[in-house]
Amino acid sequence: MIELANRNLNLVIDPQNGFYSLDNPEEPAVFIHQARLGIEVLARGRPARLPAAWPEVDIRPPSGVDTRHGHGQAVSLVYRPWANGLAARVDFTLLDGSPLCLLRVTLENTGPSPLEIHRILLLEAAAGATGCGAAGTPDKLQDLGFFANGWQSWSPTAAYPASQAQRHTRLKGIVTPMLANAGTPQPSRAGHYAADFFGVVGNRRTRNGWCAGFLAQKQHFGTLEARVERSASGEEGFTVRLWANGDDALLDPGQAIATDWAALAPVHLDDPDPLESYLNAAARENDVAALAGLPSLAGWSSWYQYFEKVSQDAIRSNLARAADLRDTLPLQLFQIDDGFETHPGDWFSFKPTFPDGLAPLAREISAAGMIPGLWLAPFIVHPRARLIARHPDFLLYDAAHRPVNAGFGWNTFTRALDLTHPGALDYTRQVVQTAVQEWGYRFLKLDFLYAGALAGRRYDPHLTRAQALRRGMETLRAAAGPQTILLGCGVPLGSALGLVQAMRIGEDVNVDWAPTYFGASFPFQAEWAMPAARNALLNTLTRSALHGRWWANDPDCLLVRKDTHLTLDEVHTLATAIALTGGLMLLSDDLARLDAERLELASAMTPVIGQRARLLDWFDSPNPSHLRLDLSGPVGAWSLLGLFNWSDSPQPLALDLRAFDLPAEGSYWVASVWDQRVYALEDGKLVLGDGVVGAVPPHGVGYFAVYRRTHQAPQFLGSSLTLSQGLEVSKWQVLSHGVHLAISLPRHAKGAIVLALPRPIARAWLNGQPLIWKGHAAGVYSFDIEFDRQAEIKIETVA
Ligand code: 9PG
Repeated sequence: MIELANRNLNLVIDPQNGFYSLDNPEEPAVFIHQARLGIEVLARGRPARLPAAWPEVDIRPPSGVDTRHGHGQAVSLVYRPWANGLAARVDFTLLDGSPLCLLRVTLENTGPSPLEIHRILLLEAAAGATGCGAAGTPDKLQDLGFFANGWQSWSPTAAYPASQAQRHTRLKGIVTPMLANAGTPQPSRAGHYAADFFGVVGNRRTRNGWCAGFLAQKQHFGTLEARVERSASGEEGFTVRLWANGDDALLDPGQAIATDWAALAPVHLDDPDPLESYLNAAARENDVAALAGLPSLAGWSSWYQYFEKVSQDAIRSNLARAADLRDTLPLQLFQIDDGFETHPGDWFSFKPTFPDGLAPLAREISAAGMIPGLWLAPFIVHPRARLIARHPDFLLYDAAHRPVNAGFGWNTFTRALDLTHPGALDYTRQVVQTAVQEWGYRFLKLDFLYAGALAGRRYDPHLTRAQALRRGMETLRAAAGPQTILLGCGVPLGSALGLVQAMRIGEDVNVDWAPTYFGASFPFQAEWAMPAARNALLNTLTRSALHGRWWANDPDCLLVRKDTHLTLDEVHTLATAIALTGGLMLLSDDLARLDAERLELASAMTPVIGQRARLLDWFDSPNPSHLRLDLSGPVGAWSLLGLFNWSDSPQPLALDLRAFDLPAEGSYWVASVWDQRVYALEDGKLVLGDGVVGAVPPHGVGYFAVYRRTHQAPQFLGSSLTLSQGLEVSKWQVLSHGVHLAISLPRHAKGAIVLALPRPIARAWLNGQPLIWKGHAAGVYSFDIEFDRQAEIKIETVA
C-alpha cells in the first residue's frame, strides 16, 4: 500500500491488486473506492486487457515535485513488461494547493512487434464506489446526476438527473460524424451517460460530486461514462469509467506514449465556482495565458442573414451601413462567413458573387476601422472540390478505402482531410497563411475542424485522432501568427485549448426558436444538435464557466431584425444570455433592415460586458434557468439575474433571490430590465410594484438588476443604455443634497436612466442643460437622456 495526502484528499494505492482509492477524511460523502486501471491493446489483432494479471510492479516512493500546477507529492508505479512486451508506468500527483488528483499512464512497447493501443482506462469504479454516485433514498434516480460536456463546439452540453435520458440525435449518418466522438458511447436510455473531455457525476441531494476528465487533448481524446447499476450490496449507484481513446494507433517496438494528465476533483455542486480547480488547471496545462489576450468584441457576421448566398455586394452594403452607424453602434469586428468559396476545400477560387476576391474586402473593412474577419473550414472538403481530383491522397479514408463521411453539409456528404499526410497539412497551412498575409484578415473563424479527428485509416497510423487534430490546430496557429485572433468552431474543445482566443461553445443560432428543416419542425423538436435559437442558448448557459479561462466564449450571433421567426421575447432571451456570458457579440442582420427600436437594442449590447457568469442550477436540469453575473463600478456592486423560461407557455414569475444564491434578508431594489419596471423587496417579499409581477413569457427571460437598498442615499437603478445596468456610469458622487454622475459610452446614446433618491428633486441638469424627470413611487425617478459619449448629470434634491 502506498499513501499520499494533501489537505483535501487521501490517496491510497494498492499496486498488486491494481486498485486506488481517494477520500476526504473531513467529508465522508466524498470518496472513490477501489478504482481500477485498465489498458486495452490489440496484439497481432487479438484484444487483450491489462493489468488483470500484472502483479510485477516497482514503486518509486512518494516524493515532492514541482509541476506547472504548483508543488505536489508524486508516486510512480512501474509495471514490468507484460507477455506481449508492453510496459506501463502510472504516475499519480496530489497537488498541495488544489483539490486535484492527477494521474497519467505511459505505455512502452518493449516487444518485437507493433501494438495497437485501443484504450487506456484511468479510472474504473464499481457501482456505489464513488461517494457522490451512490444513493440510498427512494428517489435515488432523481438524486444521481451527470453533467455531460459535449464533444465539440456544437455538441449539446447539459446535466441530467439519472431518471432522464441523455439527449441524443436521431439523424445518425447526418450529424453523428460531426457531433460525436468516435470513441464515446452515445447513450439514449435513462441511467446511462457519456461525456467528452470532462464531466461530473454527482448527487443532487447531498450536493457533492466528482469532476473527472483530462487536462489536455494533445495525445488522446478522453471519454467519461457512467451507468446506473446495482452494487454488490444491492444498492444502485453509478459505475464510472474514464479513458483515453488510443484509436488503435500503432505503438512500434521501442516507442512510448503517455496519456494527457487525467484529473479527479471533488465538486461541491453549490460552490460559487464549482469547477474552478479543474478548469484553471486545464488552462494552465495548455498555456492559455501565453495567448495574445482574450478578446471582448462586438461585431457583425454575414451568416444568419445571407447564409451561402452572401455576395461582395451584400458585404459592401453592410460595411457602408456599419460605417454610417459607427457613432451609435460601434462594431470592432466585421466577419465574412461561408459562401465566398466555390467549394469548401477550394479556398483559392471564389464564387461569381465575389468577383474581386477577398483581399479588397479586407482592405475596405480595415479602412472602415474594423478588424477584418473571415470564415474558413480548412479540414473539411466538399466532394466536388477540385482539391480531391488533384490530391486524392489528402483525404481520410476508411479501411475499405472509401472516403470517410464528415457529415451532411452543403446538401451533400462531406469529406475530411487526413492531417497526418504532410501534403494535406501543408495545404491547410497555405490556406491560413494566404488569408492572413495575402488577403489581410486579422480574425479567422476556423470551422468544421472536427473533420480532422474522424475515425479512419491514417497516412501515419502511429498517430491517434487527437494527435492528428492537435498537429493540425498547431499548424493553423503557426500559420496565422500570434497576433491573429482565431475563433475555433466545430472543434473538440481540448484540441483548441491554448491555440484559439475565442471559441464557439454551442450550436448555431437560427431564425427559429426550435429546429426546423425546410419548414418542417415537428420531427425535429427533440433535436438539440440542429441550428435553432433554443439549441444555441443551451450551451451558452451550460458552458458559461469556460469563458475567460479557456478562451472568450462565442455564444453565436444575435439576430435583432424583425423578419425572423423569433418573437421579441426570444430575441431578449438571446440578448440576455449573450450579454451575460459572452466575449463576442456578433450581430448577423442586414444592418439596413434594422429600425430605430432594434438598433437601440443592438446598441445596448455595446460595449460587450465580457465577464464570466454563474449558472446556479447547472447540475439540476437539462434546461437550466438561473444565471447570475455580479458586477461592480462607481455605483457600487449589483447582480444581474437571468431567469429563463424554456417552455412554450408563460411561467408565473416568483423571483426567489435564494435560488440565485443571494440572501433573502434585507432590502433590495429590483429593476426588471426588459419591461422597465422597478420593484422593492423586503426580506424576500415584494413591497413595491403593482402587485402583479407577471409572468416570464414563453421562451422569454426575466432579466433583473438587483441592488442592495440603502434607504438613505441616492442609488443607481439601471438604464436602457446598456444591458450591464451600471457599467456605463463612470463617476458617482453623492452630495449632501443630491448626486453627480457621469455616464461614459464609446457612442451616441439615447434612453432612460433610473435612480432612487431619498428626497424629492429640486433641479437637474444634463451636460449643463436643464433635465426633466419623471417621479415614480417610493422615491424612484427616471430621466430621458440623449448624449454623445459623455453625460454629466447633476441632481439637486430639496433640502
Ligand atoms: C457556415 C456555418 C456558420 C456557422 C457554423 C457552421 O450540418 N450542417 O450542415 C451544418 C451547417 C452549418 C453549420 C453547422 C452544421 O454551421 O457553426 O456559424 O459559420 O457553419 O457554413
